[in-house]
Amino acid sequence: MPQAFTPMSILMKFDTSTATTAAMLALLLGFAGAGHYFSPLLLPKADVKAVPSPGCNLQAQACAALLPDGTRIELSITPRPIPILTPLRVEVTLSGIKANRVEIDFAGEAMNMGYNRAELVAGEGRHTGETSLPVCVSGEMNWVATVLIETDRQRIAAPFRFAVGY
Ligand SMILES: [Cu+2]
Repeated sequence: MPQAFTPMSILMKFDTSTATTAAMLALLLGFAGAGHYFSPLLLPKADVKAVPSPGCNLQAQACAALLPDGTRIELSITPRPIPILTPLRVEVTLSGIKANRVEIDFAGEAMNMGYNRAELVAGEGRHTGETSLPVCVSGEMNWVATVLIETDRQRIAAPFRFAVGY
């Protein structure tokens, strides 16, 4: 009987083609993996939280939040103290980062105050916009003003807390 038709050689032939298939599959996956790795657009954006400097009072001054890489996000809301039902001027100054989109979001810290978000307009090294705070039935409450920044690679949130009483 010729060697090629022994059960063992058939088994080995099967093994070889399986190995070839596996190798090609690995190669394809490798290409896909490399393409994914080298293309930043395919990577999901990282969500990063910036920490505001403790003790800074938005009611009295502009406050800044920092990222570990040194990115600085400064928020200024005027007039001060911050009134309700009055147009507020919001200014965000960024350093160390290029933003595609900047928004300001006002939320009650412990109370649902509805959706209060505005997109800020870029210009002169800062992003600015106008918005106003709604009336709170409790008279005095804590707000969180969150600066939302979108870059090519990241979504950054910088939450600033302040109290409003009247
Ligand atoms: Cu409230």
